[in-house]
Amino acid sequence: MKLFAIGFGQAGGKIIDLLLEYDKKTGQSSIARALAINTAKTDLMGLTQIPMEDRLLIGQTVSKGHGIGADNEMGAKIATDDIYTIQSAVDARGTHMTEAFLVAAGLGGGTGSGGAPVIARRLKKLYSEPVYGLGILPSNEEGSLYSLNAARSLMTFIKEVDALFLFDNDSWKKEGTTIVESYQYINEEIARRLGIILGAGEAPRSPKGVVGESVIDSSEIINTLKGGEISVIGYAREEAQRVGLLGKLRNMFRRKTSIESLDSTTKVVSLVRRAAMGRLTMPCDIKSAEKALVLIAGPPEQLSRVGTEKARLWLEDAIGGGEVRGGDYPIPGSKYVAGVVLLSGVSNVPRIKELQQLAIDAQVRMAEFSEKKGERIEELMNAEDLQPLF
Ligand SMILES: Nc1nc2c(ncn2[C@@H]2O[C@H](COP(=O)(O)OP(=O)(O)O)[C@@H](O)[C@H]2O)c(=O)[nH]1
Ligand SMILES: [Mg+2]
Repeated sequence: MKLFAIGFGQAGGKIIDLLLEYDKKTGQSSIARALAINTAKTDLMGLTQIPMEDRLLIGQTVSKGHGIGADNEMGAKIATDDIYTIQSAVDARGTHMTEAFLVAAGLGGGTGSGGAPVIARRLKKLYSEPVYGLGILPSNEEGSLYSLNAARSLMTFIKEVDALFLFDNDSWKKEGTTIVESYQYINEEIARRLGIILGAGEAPRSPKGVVGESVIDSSEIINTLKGGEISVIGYAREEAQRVGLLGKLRNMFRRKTSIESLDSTTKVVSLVRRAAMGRLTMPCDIKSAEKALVLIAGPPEQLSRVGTEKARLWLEDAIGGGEVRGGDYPIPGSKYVAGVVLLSGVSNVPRIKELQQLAIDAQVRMAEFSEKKGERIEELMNAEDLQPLF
């Protein structure tokens, strides 16, 4: 699928940077255009893949290029004030190739948390293509201000996009490390899961005679996401069987025996089970999904049309009967066979409830704190025999 990808803030920029790297590594070209937007110059300079001319510094009159900390109201204000600058940056890069927009941001901070919903709203007004969001939720260890920011950004962002991919730092943080130490590994996981779905809609049809014929296209991804609100992704993989040259030749000239196809069918179904029931980008009850898409990616000779169909039926049952699409993504020479499950319109997400409660508690505590502090300062400055200047 050809995307116009916008990374807002530091986390957002890093994710789009990695998606571009994923494109390069795999030879796919799902990111047709990319833009990194930030109030902090150093964050923009830290990117490696997004070309220098596609990095946009905003809010300079306010932040002087030094960022705005975790103030997401300020992030939203700057994005709103600079919306025409952003809009012309999008226009100038051209959108004729674009099948969809993707706006990525970490929702716990300031620039991306506040800015992503603003730009998403604008893109929806201006273009007819779908606008997707990718929101990264903070880890609880980051503290209550980050939870509050994320909860407020989330409820705003979700209204402005056609679907919102969610990734939860809290459930992906590696045991015994800090969240910052986990970033790189988490980012690679996000790029892999999203990259494979975006790339699938781009896959060339396999040459005749090869098994992986049920290739999916962009419209199937778009239809799965349509009206879906929250989307999460499951992933599992195993090493592909090594097939030597002789084996490849044999595969070309021989129809698969029933034993071989039975074997690959079982494998594909078990991969998809593991993908759906393993760790999702955001933990949720898969039964609450409205729609889903199953994708099997790997060397064409190890894909099984029957397997993909069985896996699709299994998932249909697992999500309780919603619409499930399925297809293959043949990647010649790939070392892995991967099962990817895209769940769309999930509604039972305990982590969001938890985050909202943390945010409400934080809001109450902050209000109490500033009230008490106001009283203390009043007390401190109350010197009866002195008069203020004016
Ligand atoms: N997964 C991941 N999350 C990040 C990364 N950097 C920041 N975050 C998360 O995103 C939130 C916002 O941080 P940041 O993107 O630096 O804020 P901004 O630049 O003001 O938009 C943080 O609270 C973290 O939860 C990263 O590299 N990877
Ligand atoms: Mg930062």
